[in-house]
Amino acid sequence: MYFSPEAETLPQDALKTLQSQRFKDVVRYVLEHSAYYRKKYAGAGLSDARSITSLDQLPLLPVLSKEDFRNTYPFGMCCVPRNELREMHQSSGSTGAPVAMLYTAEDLDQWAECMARCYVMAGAETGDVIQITPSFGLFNGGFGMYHGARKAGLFVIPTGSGNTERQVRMAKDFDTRIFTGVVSYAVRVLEVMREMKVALPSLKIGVFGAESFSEGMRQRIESELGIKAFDIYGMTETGGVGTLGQDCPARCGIHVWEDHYIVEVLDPVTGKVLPDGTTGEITITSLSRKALPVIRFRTGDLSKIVSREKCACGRTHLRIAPIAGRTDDMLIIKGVNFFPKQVENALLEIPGVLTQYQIIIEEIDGVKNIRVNVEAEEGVTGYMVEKHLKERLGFSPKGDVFKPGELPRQEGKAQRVFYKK
Ligand code: DLL
Repeated sequence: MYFSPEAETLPQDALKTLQSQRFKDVVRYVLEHSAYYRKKYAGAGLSDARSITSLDQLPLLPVLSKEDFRNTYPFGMCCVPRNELREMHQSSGSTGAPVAMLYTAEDLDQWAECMARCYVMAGAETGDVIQITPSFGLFNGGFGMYHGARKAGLFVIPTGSGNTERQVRMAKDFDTRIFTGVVSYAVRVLEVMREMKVALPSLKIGVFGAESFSEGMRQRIESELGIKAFDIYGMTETGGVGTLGQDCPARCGIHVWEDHYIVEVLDPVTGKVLPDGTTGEITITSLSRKALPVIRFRTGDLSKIVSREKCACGRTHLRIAPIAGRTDDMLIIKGVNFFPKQVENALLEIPGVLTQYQIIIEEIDGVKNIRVNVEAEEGVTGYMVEKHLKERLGFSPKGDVFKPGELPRQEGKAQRVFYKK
């Protein structure tokens, strides 16, 4: 039930004491080992780590952003000698400028530990067959899931991305029990299974993430694949997939591994810390990483702290709501603010509507209009889509219905929003 029972169920006061100690240590550590942090903190009048004596002082420290990573690429924030590095992963955000994460052997072990906790939380047992479908390369998804699966004692099928028919055949041949991947890829597998008329009775658990995951999409995946789907969270800058945690079978938020990370929720505009229950930008401090610890990294992801109480699953680590979207993907159309995930949720409420869709933003004479292309079974009309979206979102996008298979598919994270001038 737990991979690390003691750590996962540590009483909250012990967890706070541990965080407090690790926080003081990590501030001292970065000031001793990174010229970049020293310069940044000196600029904020904080060159002496001895002035940091408690966790309450966290909001006094300057925040980090993707810009810090880009400006210091590749080794500018590294805190260890190069010969201690053992792996790296890289993501290229929307601007294409790379963000690199560096790992020592200890960091790889920390990553594997966090991932292994997630697998066991999802119900994995020693020897279970796990099929890892994110690519094995610079993207952290494939290798992170691999390191964690090895640690948890699972039997790894490292298919990587693509060749969906082969994925389905292998899941059948090897009796895959756990399927992992990017959310939209799980949807693709579903489609191909339907086309191939293959059933996968051994498949029981899905570990999906890397994209916002609407409740509607989760229900579709669960009912059509006959599995329990879990929402796993993490990113390059915190050390990869699973470092930040996952939801548990009690389904009441994503547990963040608080012995390794501190979560703050900041107002995206003012940068002030928000109270629990208020949505803002998830901001992360890593407490146990060596090569490249982050202190107050603004993730760009929007969520809120839903509970700090002990969960029904027995874990004591706080829970955040599923990620609502990113600060940079909120859409404002005709004065209404919304996230692509809300469109997805609304679409999937319409019977007969399928899981592939596109949101097209067209600007005509300075006015933004939205069109939604969606695949659906026969009988669903554009008018039905428009009417439902109007009821749900409060404005009227144009809805165009496509036959199953007509919209383009992507490997990896799906692009849902397209801009046309
Ligand atoms: O996407 C890590 C990952 C791989 C997570 C596979 C889960 C599964 P990056 O490429 O650095 O790393 O992208 C990180 O993806 O800031 C979020 O915006 C988004 N993201 C990750 N997990 C979730 C999730 C991986 N469960 C960025 N729900 C993050 C919503 C997610 N968004």
